[in-house]
Amino acid sequence: MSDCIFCRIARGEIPAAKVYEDELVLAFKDIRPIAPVHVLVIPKQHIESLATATVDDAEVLGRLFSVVGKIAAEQGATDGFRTIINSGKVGGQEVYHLHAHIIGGGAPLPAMI
Ligand code: DGP
Repeated sequence: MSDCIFCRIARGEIPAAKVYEDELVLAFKDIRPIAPVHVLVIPKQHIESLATATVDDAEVLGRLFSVVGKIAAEQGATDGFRTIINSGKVGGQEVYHLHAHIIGGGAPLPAMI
């Protein structure tokens, strides 16, 4: 997906405040933070959303989830954090490149469900 904004960030074509990177995933600060810590973790390869992910994506999705806690702690969300993945229109997804929001570092968030 050459014109996908998060693919372009992953390729270094658009600047982003990167906080973590390995061969499979990249994390950077959200451009519109809603909390003191608001980081997005993305697979470097283009996966549209959890609605389209398949078992072939298991390795990269496993990596993505396994680095969330380390990133949150390094960014200062030491009292916990919320992880959100919006999927599709009903889920409120704005950017169609799978990403996990890490949100924390402030007051306790209200319960969602
Ligand atoms: P979502 O609704 O889950 O698709 O959220 C998309 C998030 O991506 C939203 O919080 C703002 C963020 N975002 C959109 N464009 C950019 C960008 O170019 N750079 C960064 N750092 N974040 C972006």
